[in-house]
This record gives sequence, structure tokens and C-alpha cells, in this order.
Amino acid sequence: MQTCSSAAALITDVVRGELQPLSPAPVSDTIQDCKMSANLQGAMEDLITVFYKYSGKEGDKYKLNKKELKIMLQEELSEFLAGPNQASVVEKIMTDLDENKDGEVDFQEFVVLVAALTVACNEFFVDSIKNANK
Ligand SMILES: [Ca+2]
Repeated sequence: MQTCSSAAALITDVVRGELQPLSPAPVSDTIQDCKMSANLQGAMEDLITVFYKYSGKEGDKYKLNKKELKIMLQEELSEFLAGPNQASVVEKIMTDLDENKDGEVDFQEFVVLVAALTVACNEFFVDSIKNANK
């Protein structure tokens, strides 16, 4: 599980704009240690389920306000928020995601966050493969 934590730490750095080099583990170990959905459709359903679980807590049931976003980040992406600047990270994510500036995050904006994190995670894995093959 250590390698998954490393990936999460890397993503945190990406979000904060202060990327720092990590010593990557062999990618085969990294992938095996991470829990993955059985298939892509399952992953898509998980995304939808997770979004509405938090968006329905208050106000507009189809959008995440800042409070709901913060709860979602804390419960689903806790390693992201590990660190002293929790509030500013939530603030930055909210500002970055809220493309239409209505103070809430809709499903489309949420997917952008997940996609960005997945891309960052993929870069971590690709770098691990490249370093392992040196
Ligand atoms: Ca809501």
C-alpha cells in the first residue's frame, strides 16, 4: 500500500503546484497493491454513485457546494488533503473546477477533477516503468 500512498502524495503536490520528485517503486508492485474496479463500466458507475452521495447532502441535489466538496475530498481522497493547507487546497480545487462560476461543482466539473487526477496518476506509473527499465 506504500506505493499507492506515494501516488497520492504526488497528486497532492501536483494540485499544490509544487511537484517534488519521489523515488518510484517497481510498477508491477504498484499496480498490484492498488485496489481496482473489476471493469471500466464499474468505475464509471462508481464515479456517478460517489458524486450523488455527496451532492445530495444539501441544497441543489445535483451539484456539490463547497461544504459537500470538502466532505467528499476528506472521505474519498483523504491523502490529498493530508497537510497543513487543507482549507486552501479545497479552495483552489473549488476555484479550478467551477468553470461556470456558480459556486458549485456539477457532475461534468467533477469528472474533470477525476480525469486530471487520473492523468497525474498515469504519469506517475509511466515514470515508474521508465525508471524501472533503466
Ligand atoms: Ca448539493
